Amino acid sequence: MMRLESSPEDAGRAIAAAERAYATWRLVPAPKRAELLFRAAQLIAERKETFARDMTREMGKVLEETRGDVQEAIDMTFFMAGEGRRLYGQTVPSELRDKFAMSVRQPLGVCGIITPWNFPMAIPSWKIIPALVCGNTVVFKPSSLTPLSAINFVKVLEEAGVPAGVVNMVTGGPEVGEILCKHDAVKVVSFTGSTTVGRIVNQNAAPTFKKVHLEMGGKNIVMIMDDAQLELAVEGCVWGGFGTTGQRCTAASRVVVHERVYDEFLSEFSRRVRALRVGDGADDRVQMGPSISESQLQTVMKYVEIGKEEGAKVVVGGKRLTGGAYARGWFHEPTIFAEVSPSMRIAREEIFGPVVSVMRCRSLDEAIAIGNDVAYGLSASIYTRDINKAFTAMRDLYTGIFYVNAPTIGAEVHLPFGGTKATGNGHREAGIAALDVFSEWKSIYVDFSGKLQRAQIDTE
Ligand code: UN1
Repeated sequence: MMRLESSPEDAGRAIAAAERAYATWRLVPAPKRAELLFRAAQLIAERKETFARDMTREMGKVLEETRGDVQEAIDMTFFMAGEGRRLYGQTVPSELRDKFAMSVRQPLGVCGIITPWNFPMAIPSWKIIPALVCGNTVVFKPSSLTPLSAINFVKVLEEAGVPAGVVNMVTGGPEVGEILCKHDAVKVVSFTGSTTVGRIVNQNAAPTFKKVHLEMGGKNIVMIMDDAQLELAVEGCVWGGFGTTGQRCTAASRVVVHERVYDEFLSEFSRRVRALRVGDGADDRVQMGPSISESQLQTVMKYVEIGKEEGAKVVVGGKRLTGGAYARGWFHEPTIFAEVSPSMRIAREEIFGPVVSVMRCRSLDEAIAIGNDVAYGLSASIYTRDINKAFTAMRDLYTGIFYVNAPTIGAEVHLPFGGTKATGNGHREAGIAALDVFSEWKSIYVDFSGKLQRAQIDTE
């Protein structure tokens, strides 16, 4: 029988290959490593349409969005390849005469990269490319649901000239992931996925003191003030809540609206969401695809029931879509719950589906309090025309990402990405912050006095 998943032995072999390749890859000058990455970025750009179509076929999001996913991988690869000529450290004056002091970034070794299915090329690029430019080698385990996009990405790296053993891909579930987390030779684990699995990753990696970068759940809020430009806010909530079928960790799954504009907002938001065209992501007219899998759809349906039991009101959707073309996928109506209270589970737990909970507030302070009162801290946004409110919210929302007059999704690759509380563990990917995950500092002192110079603290 043909094996579809890597065995534990395969994972062990991949780690060994990465370990061997590290011995030479770390010594390739960073600008040279970067040349290969620039070439890879170019190749992905040339194949963007094919890769996007493959991705829509394998995970269902609409073509416009899979093109965006591939574009994000292109952008990240170009951006990080540029780091090959920077990777800045510091040079500082020494306390002593004839002594030179500086810091450099050094690679760590083999990196275990574990990625989800919702951004099948973008998220692997956020992790693999900075790992490589810093001089590490990689064992990459993509989600079992999106292996084709992962293979497309890895093949491009190979074709661009990244040497054998530098990037190794394995498939499979928790069994294989566990090996990456526990193996002595793996020095960094970078994981994006659920908070539940992130906790397991962290526990498995703790005994060997690995550096662990976790990017987990979200319950992101859009706050709409009574002075907001309402049409803009409605448009932002439609895109932020239902883009990628709500399957983004940055999804705008909570909306809190000032009571003075609540009814107006809700009626316009409902009208727009009712009109969303749901279906096959490969069809250009379709705006929202299916859930990724049967179990994800079950989760969505379970939360719709929970919301109803809690007393929230379904104002749009609420049902699975069946029959006709819908019989061939895991489709659910885009769903809005109104009259949600902040203590309900649908307002606190990540659903990862096309369900948005709308709440009411009386002031900015109350909106901020609701915004912060969840376990997660990835992204938040405010719609207002009052600059004082915008800056207050910007300061007081304890999240890793904040937007003004824009929804909670749409992060750019050259700023840090990540969140606080149960969303992350203090690290960031993307931007130059990613370099701190995939390198560590070495401080270097060069004494050119020809004699023993004791450090200042040792001479007093
Ligand atoms: C994710 O949902 O896991 O900011 C990543 C965004 C995208 C990335 C989302 N650039 O919405």
